[in-house]
Parts: sequence; structure tokens; C-alpha cells
Amino acid sequence: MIYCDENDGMKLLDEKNKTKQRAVATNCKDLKDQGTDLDGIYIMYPFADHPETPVLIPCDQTTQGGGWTVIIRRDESYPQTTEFSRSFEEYASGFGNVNYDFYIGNEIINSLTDSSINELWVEIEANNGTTGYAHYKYFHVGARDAHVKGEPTYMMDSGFYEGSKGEGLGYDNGMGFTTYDQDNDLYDKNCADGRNGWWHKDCHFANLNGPYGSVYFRWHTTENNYILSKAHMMVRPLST
Ligand SMILES: [Ca+2]
Repeated sequence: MIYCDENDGMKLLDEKNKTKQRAVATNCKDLKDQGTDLDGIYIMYPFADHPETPVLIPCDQTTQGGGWTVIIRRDESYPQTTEFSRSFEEYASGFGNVNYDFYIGNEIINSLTDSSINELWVEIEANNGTTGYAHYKYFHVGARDAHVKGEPTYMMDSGFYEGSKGEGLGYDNGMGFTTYDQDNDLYDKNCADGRNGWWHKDCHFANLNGPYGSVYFRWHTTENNYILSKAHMMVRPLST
């Protein structure tokens, strides 16, 4: 993940006080509400427990009204794709290049989805050219330290699906995050081996982090099994 210098932060002139202040946005919905209507990469302050830390994050301000914070992006056509076989710590802090393919990090996903009720938008493109979307009116990733309470670390829950190609995430609901160096799945081996980090159960239907060119980078449902070439996931505070 690219962290940026605080001096690069967005600032605006407070006409009343004649002092410079930062227009603080914790997510792309904040930016949208502040009038930023263009897709792009913006400086945001997504951490609830250390809100002074700026992070560069891509926003989709056009799909379904905009306000979407992109948390995963994959595209096998990039000249130099990112390796998604990563450690638990790397999945916690995020990796990749926000201009291309990246994983925003479980700490940020937890902070974004903990601060309000969030919806999730998934877009996929299969290797046969088929495209589709999945929309969940509920998506949440729990805290890293939830295991001290006997709950899975970074536990994922999703619900209230509608979409065009079937439901693929629900199988892994309630599971913690598994990587090659931290096995939190129900498989007698480690699901992350050959499949990369995910909220593996035994192991998964959909998996947007699977290796490029493998059958595990897929949107799998009870009706379909699409092997993917592109995908992205993004979250937005649910409007009430
Ligand atoms: Ca296991």
C-alpha cells in the first residue's frame, strides 16, 4: 500500500478562519459527499484508531451513484502483475500498486466496514469474456484481535445478495482470514497453499485473490463457475 506524506494531504482554505484545513475523508463516500465526482486515486484517512495516517485509495464515483472505496483489484492483463501469495502480515497491511492490482489490507477493510454498515459491489470478468456483478447490502470484516474473544481473526460476513451471475461469497461467511503462514480454515491442510489469502472455509466458492491463470481465481456459485481474468471489490457506507 502506498502511504503518503501528510503535507500532500488535501487542504482547503477555511474562509471564516483564514486557516488551512484538511478536507478529511475516511472513505470515497465522504469524498463524493464533498463534491468529488471523478473516478481516481485520492488521499484518505481510513483508520478509525489512527485517523492522522493518510493512504492513497482508488474511488469509483460513477457506478451506481458512486462513493465506492476499491479494496481489491485484479487484472491479469497488466504487464507486471502483483504476486498475491502473501503472508498474514502483508494481507493485514495491504500490498500492490493502487494504479494496477492491489489488496488494500485487512486493517483498512476492518476499519472501513466497522465504522458504519457497508454494502459491497463486486465486478468480475471471466476468461471467456463474460462479465457480471454481485451486490451485497451487507459486508463486514471484523478485527484482527477478535481471536482473544474466541472469534475468528478478520472474520468476514456478507448478506442480502443480488446480482447477475450468482452468489459466491456466502459460503465463507463467518470465517477468519487464512494465509500460507496462518491457517484459520476448516480444511485439514492449508487452503491458502496454491489459492492465496482469503476467508477460506474448506476452502471457497468465490476467491478474488486466487493466482492469475489458475482455477482458484474464480467466481464460483451453485449455478456457475467462472474462471476470472479481472475482478474488483469495493465497499460503501449504506445509505439510510
Ligand atoms: Ca486448515
